Amino acid sequence: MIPIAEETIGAAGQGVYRLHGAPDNANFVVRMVLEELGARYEFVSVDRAAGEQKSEEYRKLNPQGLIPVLEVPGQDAVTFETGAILLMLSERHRSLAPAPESSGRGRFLKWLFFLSNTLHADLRISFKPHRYMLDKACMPDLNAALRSRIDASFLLLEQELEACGGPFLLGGGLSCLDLYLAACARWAQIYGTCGVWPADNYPRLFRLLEELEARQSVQRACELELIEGLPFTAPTPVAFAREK
Ligand SMILES: N[C@@H](CCC(=O)N[C@@H](CS)C(=O)NCC(=O)O)C(=O)O
Repeated sequence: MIPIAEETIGAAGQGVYRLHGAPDNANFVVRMVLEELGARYEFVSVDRAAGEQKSEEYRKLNPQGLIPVLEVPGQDAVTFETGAILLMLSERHRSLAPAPESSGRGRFLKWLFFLSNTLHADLRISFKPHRYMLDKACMPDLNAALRSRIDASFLLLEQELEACGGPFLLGGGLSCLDLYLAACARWAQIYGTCGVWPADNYPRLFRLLEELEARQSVQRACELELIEGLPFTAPTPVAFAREK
């Protein structure tokens, strides 16, 4: 790991982050949050076609060999796991999440962990089901189970949006949850092997996705991630090479 030099720490005391990732990987979520925060950061490209995320050097950052990693000035270790990175950023910037002592904190935390532990985790399986089921004959069953779990997760989110009145998951104010959710909605429509998640069957979610697409921060993040067109309501895959 290349340590971040002290002199790169910004005037606002927030420092310069260093984000490691590849186009439209989970770093997309972190990038949208960094852009929304207006934080200074550098991007280090990880070559997935060459399997760089599994290299000895990269595993010094994340021993799982997974993207993303965020280097945070002043921390004694890098941060990996998308959910942890979002929590870290929202706390450091006191933005995009209810304050720890506020009455909305529990609501924020439960949905953050839900997105990370349930929806994103299931989507990951749907991207590479062969890693979870060695017997090919069982693949249709796995895909059917994933389809129903993923749809059920999005339904819970739709119901939460209805209950809180939207347009965002916590009601009137944008949080990092919305950006995480939008990326999951994007990936669920284009990268899974268990069928397409029909975003337009979920009107409140669809409205949230439209709202996010209009934000400058999201548009800038998309440009930097090589994502073209409407990223959430009419997504198309990024043409990037992956390791076999
Ligand atoms: N739980 C992890 C999952 C990260 C993840 O699945 N990363 C993918 C890219 S989106 C990856 O690195 N895949 C490479 C591989 O599986 O070898 C997180 O939230 O950060």
